[in-house]
Amino acid sequence: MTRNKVELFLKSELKKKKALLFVLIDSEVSKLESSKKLAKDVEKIGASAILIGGSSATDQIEMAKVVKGIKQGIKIPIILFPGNVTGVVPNADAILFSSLMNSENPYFITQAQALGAPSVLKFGLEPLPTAYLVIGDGTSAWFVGSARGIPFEKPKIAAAYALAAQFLGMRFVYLEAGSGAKSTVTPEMVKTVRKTFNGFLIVGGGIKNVKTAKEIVKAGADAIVIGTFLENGGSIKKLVEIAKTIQRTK
Ligand code: 1GP
Repeated sequence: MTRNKVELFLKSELKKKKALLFVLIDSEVSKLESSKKLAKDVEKIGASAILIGGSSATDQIEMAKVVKGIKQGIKIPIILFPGNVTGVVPNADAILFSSLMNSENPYFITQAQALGAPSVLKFGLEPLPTAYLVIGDGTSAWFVGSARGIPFEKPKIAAAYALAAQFLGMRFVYLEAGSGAKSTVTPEMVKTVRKTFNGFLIVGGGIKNVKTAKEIVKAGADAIVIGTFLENGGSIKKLVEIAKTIQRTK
């Protein structure tokens, strides 16, 4: 098996699709049966990966069950999106092995990573080296991660972090406005980061309509993450529109 199978898969998807849709499942919000169904449904409409985790998902046993349950029914990769060491569980394909670079607490920059790394190896998870940047404030990711949120209107600061991430060898940057955020990351910030950063650019937080998704992708995002919209009962039909639009916008 190739060591960076998931990373290669995402790159090959990008050749076909322009921008990718990642769907986030919070194992503590959605129950197993509904998560299984959702994962299958979003795979059908062209999502490229399922992310499982989030900063408020702390029940490792529940998460392990959800990962195992979903895995059987889909072909697209399951990528863990841990908010802490408890987010490292077996049977997923990969993990956003992230450093919350703008945290004020070194625990979220390197210590949790050191504590979690042996399990990543043991479970055979492919680590995707990711700079996780929290934009704005007031969200769970911001609070739990002790982030000093980058102001929405300071795109150059985000770009400087992304450049630092690139110099440190990270191949993924995740611009995170926070789950359910009132404002999404601005297209201006995405554009500024895109100019600086050569790797895979993920953008998430508060995206729930075609227009925003389109603007963010047009500005240079490689993938957008959608979670809350579906948790709140958003229709698959609307998600299809978002998926179709981002796949051809650029
Ligand atoms: C949160 O970026 C993800 O970590 C997705 O955000 O839940 O607002 O879609 P939403």
